Amino acid sequence: MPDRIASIMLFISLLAAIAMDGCNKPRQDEHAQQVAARVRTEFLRAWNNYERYAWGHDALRPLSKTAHDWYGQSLLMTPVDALDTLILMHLDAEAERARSLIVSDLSFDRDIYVKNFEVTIRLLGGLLSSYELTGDRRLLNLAEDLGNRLLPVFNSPSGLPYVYVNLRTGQTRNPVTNPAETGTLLLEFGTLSKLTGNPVFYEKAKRALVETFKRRSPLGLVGEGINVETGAWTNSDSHISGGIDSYYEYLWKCWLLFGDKNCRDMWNASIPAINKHLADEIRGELWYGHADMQTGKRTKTEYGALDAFFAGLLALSGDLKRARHLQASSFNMWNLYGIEPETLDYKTMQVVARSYHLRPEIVESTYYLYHYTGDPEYRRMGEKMFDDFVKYCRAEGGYAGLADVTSKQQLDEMQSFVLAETFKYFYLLFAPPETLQFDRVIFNTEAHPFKRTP
Ligand code: DMJ
Repeated sequence: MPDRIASIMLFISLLAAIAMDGCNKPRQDEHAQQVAARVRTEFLRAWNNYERYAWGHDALRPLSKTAHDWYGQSLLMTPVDALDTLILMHLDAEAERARSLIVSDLSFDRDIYVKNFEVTIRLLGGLLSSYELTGDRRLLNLAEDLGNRLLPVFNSPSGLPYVYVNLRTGQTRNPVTNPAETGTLLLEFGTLSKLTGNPVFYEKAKRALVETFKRRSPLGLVGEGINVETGAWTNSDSHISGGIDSYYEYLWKCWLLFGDKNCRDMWNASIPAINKHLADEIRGELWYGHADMQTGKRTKTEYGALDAFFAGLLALSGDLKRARHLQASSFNMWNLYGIEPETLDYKTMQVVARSYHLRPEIVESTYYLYHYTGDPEYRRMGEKMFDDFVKYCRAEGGYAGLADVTSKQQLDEMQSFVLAETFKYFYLLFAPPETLQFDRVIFNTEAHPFKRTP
């Protein structure tokens, strides 16, 4: 009998919880819309400062209110990177100004050596996604011209790309690179092939991805440095951090975007090794640290702002359990000083690198987790992070990174990915789902959404 009463009580409390949640939902949605509106206002503020102090240049320096060009002349990094965010936020007049600037002023016929990886994820990625959103053929023409000028990077004995290429002469330089730079190209080059009908882009970038994978150690890990001429590893440190991170991201995403089974198989062969040798459970928390790719020996217990993307990737690949667990650690890292450091020793909880570059990864993972779980906890996390972000990084001339998360001293830096990624993921976390249909796109590593083929 007491069992029966307990069951009835449980049933009643469940009904009450469902009813309560039903009442809370409109309030939660209304609150989310208010946060989305705040994100949009702050994004616009950052963009307006770019327009005011750095128009036509690669990036804004928000403290000195000056402009910065990566290679001495502008490739319009910020407008190209920011354009799809402007479009998604319906900042129509600003988007129109950015688009006109790009189609009238952007030229890749320049005698400069550019970093293939950065130019691919930011410029090629930005042009392709904005083309897909607007149908403006001039953006695709620019992307195709850029793609052709980047192609010589693959002319190495291994097919792995050189780091730099001269956009006018096609000369290449710097043979020592890393998996992120060799393996984070196929979403962009593959999309370019899809949109132009020219298979060469897909083939070259796919080969680079496969050549990276082929060189994994018997344990299934890749290192941090590789020579494209000899094909040999120059650094055997293995991790999911900068220099390797998006190589793994593209293995899984290229399967999703192109249905390339080979990419899925490479991911399936890699993820068990990551979870076996890099994952580290400590105090009941999940982290991913460093290990030697050949021996699997733990080399560092470090994790940082860049690593925080991995929770999102785990969620995207269906491993919600690890994704949630890791996201909790990332949020702990954030809350240590109310802004995440670039690198943390998770064993001692001491900060290793104190800077904060306004990075998007932790926000990106929060967005993915909210999408897959619908758990309001992730919006609460996102709101806390956004409040901190505004509190410490808002500057008179835009948004500024921090030189030191402990003192909150600001840095004269607002990289283009702040507008391409950080603000976009904050916005999408709170905006109504129809703002961008998550399941219809795959984001490149710079948050440029590419349409999935139906
Ligand atoms: C961005 O350019 C990309 O997200 C890249 O994959 C890693 N670094 C920055 C953001 O932190």
